[in-house]
Amino acid sequence: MATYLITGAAGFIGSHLTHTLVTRGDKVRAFDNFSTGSRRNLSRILNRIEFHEGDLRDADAVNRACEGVDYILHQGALPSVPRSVKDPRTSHESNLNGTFNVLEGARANGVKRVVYAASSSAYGNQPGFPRHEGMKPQPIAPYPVQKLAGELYMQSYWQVYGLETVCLRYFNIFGPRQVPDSPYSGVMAKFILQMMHGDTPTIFGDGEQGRDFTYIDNAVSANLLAMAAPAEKVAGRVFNVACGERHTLNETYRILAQLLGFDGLPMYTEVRAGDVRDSLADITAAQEAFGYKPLVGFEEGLRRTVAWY
Ligand code: UD2
Repeated sequence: MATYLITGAAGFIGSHLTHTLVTRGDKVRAFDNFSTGSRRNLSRILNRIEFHEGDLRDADAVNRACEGVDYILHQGALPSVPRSVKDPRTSHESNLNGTFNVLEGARANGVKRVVYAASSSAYGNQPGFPRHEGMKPQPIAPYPVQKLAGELYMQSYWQVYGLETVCLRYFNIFGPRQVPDSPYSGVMAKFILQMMHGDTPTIFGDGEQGRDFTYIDNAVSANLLAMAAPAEKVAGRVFNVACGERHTLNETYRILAQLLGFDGLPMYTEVRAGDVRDSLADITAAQEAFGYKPLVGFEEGLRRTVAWY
């Protein structure tokens, strides 16, 4: 039976992947330092996984976690564009050095494939929508620079060492278990919690910025498909993972408010430093290479997320 290492397994996306693989009957080793993830996210399956508590910045700990592993889903990172603006060094060390440690661990232990959580923020603010993988990346904030440099490392390890690597550029993934109460929380989880508490959400800018918000189940499915696809279709490549729809923040706010019976108005303030104005993906490459298609749409995703919190 194949053994999977999931980094960031106690986090939002990592915990969904861990649950899915365990339920499917796979052997999972989970790696996390609980810096943004939580043991609670794995509580129902803790006795069915092998847990390695460790930090991605610790090369020895990462190397030990890679021993005997066939496949790696590298989800561990310090997410958030504003966090990287505030403290670029810490996010650099976790996101880029951490990714390098994972690749070195994979290489030393003969891992077959690494699927990497990359970010749509790599496209930056250049003209041209929808974003497709052939576009030249134009990262703005430190976070997209780190995530993009991780992609380049992934591609290098495929070309130089023949380690099969696949980069999935996630477009604003949301859903149950996304941390709602950190200053660096994704907007969806943050708004839901604020509305539930009767607090006033803040919108940075005019709220007309657009995002290709993507429900978690779609990201999980993309990972499983990318992991199983023939190497000649995916190795060394980058793929958008999204729904292929753009929704503004104002629209998202209205739908959430309606679902939660919240009648407060948002407070508008200045645009966040490093923010991307608009985001919309072309998902053809993932469709063609490994049969990816979004399983859960935007509004259904919102309903499921609200119901969970
Ligand atoms: C970026 C990436 C995303 C993922 C994520 C990881 C883009 C387009 N997307 O998400 O794919 O890698 O980073 O962290 O770069 N906002 C408010 N009020 C709030 C919080 C946020 O108005 O209280 C706005 C924010 O200014 C932005 C939008 O909501 O315009 C989405 O922000 P986010 O932090 O949820 O995600 P984003 O787009 O930085």
